[in-house]
Amino acid sequence: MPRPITLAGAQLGPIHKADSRESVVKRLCDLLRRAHAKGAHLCVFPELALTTFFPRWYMEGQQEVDTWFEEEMPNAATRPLFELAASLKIGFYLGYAEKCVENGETHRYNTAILVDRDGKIVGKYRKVHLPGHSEFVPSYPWQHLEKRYFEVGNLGFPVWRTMGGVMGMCICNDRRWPETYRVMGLKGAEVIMLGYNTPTANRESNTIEPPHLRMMHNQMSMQMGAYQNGCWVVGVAKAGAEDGFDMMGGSVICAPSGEIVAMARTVGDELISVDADLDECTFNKTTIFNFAAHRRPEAYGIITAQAGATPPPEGEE
Ligand code: CDV
Repeated sequence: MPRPITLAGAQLGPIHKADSRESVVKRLCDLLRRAHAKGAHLCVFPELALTTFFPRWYMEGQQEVDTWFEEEMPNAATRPLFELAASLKIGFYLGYAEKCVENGETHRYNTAILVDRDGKIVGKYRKVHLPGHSEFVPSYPWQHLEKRYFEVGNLGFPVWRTMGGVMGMCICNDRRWPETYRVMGLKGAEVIMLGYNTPTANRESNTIEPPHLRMMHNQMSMQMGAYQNGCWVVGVAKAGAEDGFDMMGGSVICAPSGEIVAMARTVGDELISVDADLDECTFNKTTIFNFAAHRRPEAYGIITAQAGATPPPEGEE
């Protein structure tokens, strides 16, 4: 039986260091209105959508670092977005830097929340695959200090039955890892949402990995995640030059077939949308990727037992 849902991706152009939360939230609200005009039920915003991608900047003082974090959600700056979404009856995914106190200890995560069509937070995900490094590297033209500013997410990859389907979330670098999608696929995910901040260039080698390959890897990862798990994937960029640092666009919506069915054309604020059907997940989930019939967990133990690769010793040919 068809289960229609209109999915939207709200790509953001650059957010500069000097831009206030309030000015960004105005842009988010504008995109949400555009999503509403398209009949969207669910709208996905990028990773760290309220600020510039601050992990490119090296900071030593925790006080300065904390200016990029949110201590509550919603808060004064983001409340207008929650209120607008509730009045328009649109659910949304929002990425932000989360500072929280749990069991008496302060923690900081790269977080995404899922808000339902009544403006209520129904899900939280904390980024598991943190790329980059924790110390300043003088030879790099920009830093990627996620390992300095965030802890590894402690919530796993949950899914939620809400808004008529089974919804899952991940964040940016997570999209490159098949385990991300498969864990949620095993929980029946029908829509996987993600936001990303990805530099256009590889600062370590623009020869080995030129921008066109980076875009291919971006889209290929999401297409395979959708296909191999029979689910919709909505991947949304923060794009364009943030204070001179170029970030790729290429936001997409992938169908459970693995096809890209909507794609952003700019590196600015841009809305993409698709009139989707959650029932389209059924074909893959009951045929080639019928997990219960065809998976062989007894052969997969190494995947959770170790992180690094262990090839046989050299000279064993
Ligand atoms: N924000 C990210 O996680 N960015 C990474 C970059 C560093 C490669 C990504 O996987 O897109």
